[in-house]
Amino acid sequence: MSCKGKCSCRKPSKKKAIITGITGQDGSHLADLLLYLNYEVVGVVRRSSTDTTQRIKHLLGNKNLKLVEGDITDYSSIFNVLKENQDACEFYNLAAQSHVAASFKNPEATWDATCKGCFNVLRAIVDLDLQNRIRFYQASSSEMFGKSYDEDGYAKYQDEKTKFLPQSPYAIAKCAAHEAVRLYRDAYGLHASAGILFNHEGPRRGEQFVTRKITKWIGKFNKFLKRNNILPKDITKSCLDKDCDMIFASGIQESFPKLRLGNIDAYRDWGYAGDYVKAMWLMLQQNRGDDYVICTGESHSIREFLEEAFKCIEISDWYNYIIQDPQFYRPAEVDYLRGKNFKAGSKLKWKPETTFKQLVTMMVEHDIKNS
Ligand code: NAP
Ligand code: F7E
Repeated sequence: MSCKGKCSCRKPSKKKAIITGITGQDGSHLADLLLYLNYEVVGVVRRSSTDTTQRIKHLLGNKNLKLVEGDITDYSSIFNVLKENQDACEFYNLAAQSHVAASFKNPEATWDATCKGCFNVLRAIVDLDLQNRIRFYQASSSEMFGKSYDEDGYAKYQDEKTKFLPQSPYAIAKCAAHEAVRLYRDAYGLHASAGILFNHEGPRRGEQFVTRKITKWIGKFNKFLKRNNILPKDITKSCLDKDCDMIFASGIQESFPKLRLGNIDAYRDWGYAGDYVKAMWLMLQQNRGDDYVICTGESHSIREFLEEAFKCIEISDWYNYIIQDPQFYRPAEVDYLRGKNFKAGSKLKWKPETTFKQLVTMMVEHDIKNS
């Protein structure tokens, strides 16, 4: 783990890292990891009238964590954060408008946070002449592949060599930011890495992403069953008709709305966020910056996720509990993602530690416990 650069953090004193997006799913897991590794962590948090620190609540008293106000879309606030923390040796840029469906409705705001934000950090690093002292991580995404894939004879996959064919304003912004990282690496010699992360989830996942939307619903539905002392077999069969959008049980007044989803035929390579932040850190411990695909190598459809999740509450006919609602379909879809993590395995010695079944079970159990 020794660094041969001129970085001031390579002195025996604590390493300092800056994280944008620390209040998000990944930022919170990364903060856990870096604090565990004895880093000083500076988390950039944008001003909000409501509390956004729920995911890092357990860290708020930690003397090695400092939260500073800053908006990634505002160059001066990012410049000031860097200026005041010039002894930081690692910068993790995780802030973004990360919801793909929302990016179709708000392409400009998505562009500002997801692409311009990355440029703001890169530019501030160079303006402060920190390019030889700080290492930079960019949260790139498998969404950049969009409809593109390669084939290895029997199956489709994406890796570092697969071309990008983005299918949303979000993915276009990520592609541009990804190119900016390459440019600053080549033009300024910045130690900059982009992790092309495939979908990663967990109990801290935002509730509007499909996995968490499903497990949250199951948590609440399970509570409804328990509250009314009913078993899945007591559900009224007629309400399981696909035109009925509520769930009833005989002798029970209360009803429960079915789970409304969009396209359940898409495939994703889903991993656990806690595993993936380790790969981010490992990228910045290498001798040079590079791009890495981070994934499990397995692809599952949303149908399969539903099947596995409903199994946790002993329901096998999950399709009777959902409604496919046009409002959750996207103008363009990414149908199939399955990454190949060969480079991450050989260079970073990284591999995923959580199976698909473990991930689904972890999320459902969390949401049952907390509903
Ligand atoms: P997330 O939960 O949506 O978190 C996004 C974070 O960005 C939040 O902390 C949010 O702050 C912050 N943010 C948004 N706009 C900002 C602004 N203008 N200024 C400062 N902060 C701002 O996303 P995530 O799942 O942790 O993902 C982290 C990063 O990885 C994102 O860049 C995402 O696009 C990328 N990524 C995610 C996945 C995945 O599967 N999770 C896969 C590939 C890439 P608030 O709390 O104030 O909203
Ligand atoms: O959708 C389908 C939807 O929103 C997954 C972000 O972290 O990963 C994430 O992007 C699939 C899509 O994730 C609903 O159409 C069906 O095919 O959970 P998602 P995403 O779009 O893959 C990538 C790697 C990122 O970088 C992003 O930041 O599920 N789907 N029904 C639905 N999706 C949602 N959200 N809600 C539904 O009701």
